Amino acid sequence: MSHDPNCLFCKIVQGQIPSRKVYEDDDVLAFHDIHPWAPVHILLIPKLHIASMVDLGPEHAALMGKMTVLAPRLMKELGVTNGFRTLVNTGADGGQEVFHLHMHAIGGPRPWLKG
Ligand code: DGP
Repeated sequence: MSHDPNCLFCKIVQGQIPSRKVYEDDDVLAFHDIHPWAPVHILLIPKLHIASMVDLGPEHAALMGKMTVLAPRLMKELGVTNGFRTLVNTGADGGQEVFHLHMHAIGGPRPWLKG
């Protein structure tokens, strides 16, 4: 299914829940995390409902590539010039809380780095 009506991030994609968007195209949405760990903390998501990385197939390679290439561009646009961390939590034991695949991009002046 392209959207899951019970999925929080699908609701953000569809504008049913507000978000602070930083980027949007036909395939990808990026917005500020509601609980930032750092001065800049954004989430990049596919608009398509993919629950987690374990649900990826070869047909998603270009989409994931697009998200990966976008992350440094958006962080630069948000003023992050001295490095950042990307993170994809996968599954319950991976710390994933929202089951719509998302890439965290986290940066800005430290200290904030965990682990
Ligand atoms: P994860 O643990 O990787 O599934 O991270 C989920 C992230 O999603 C977490 O950092 C907080 C963020 N989040 C949860 N609900 C909302 C929301 O309604 N809006 C926004 N912008 N972020 C959310």
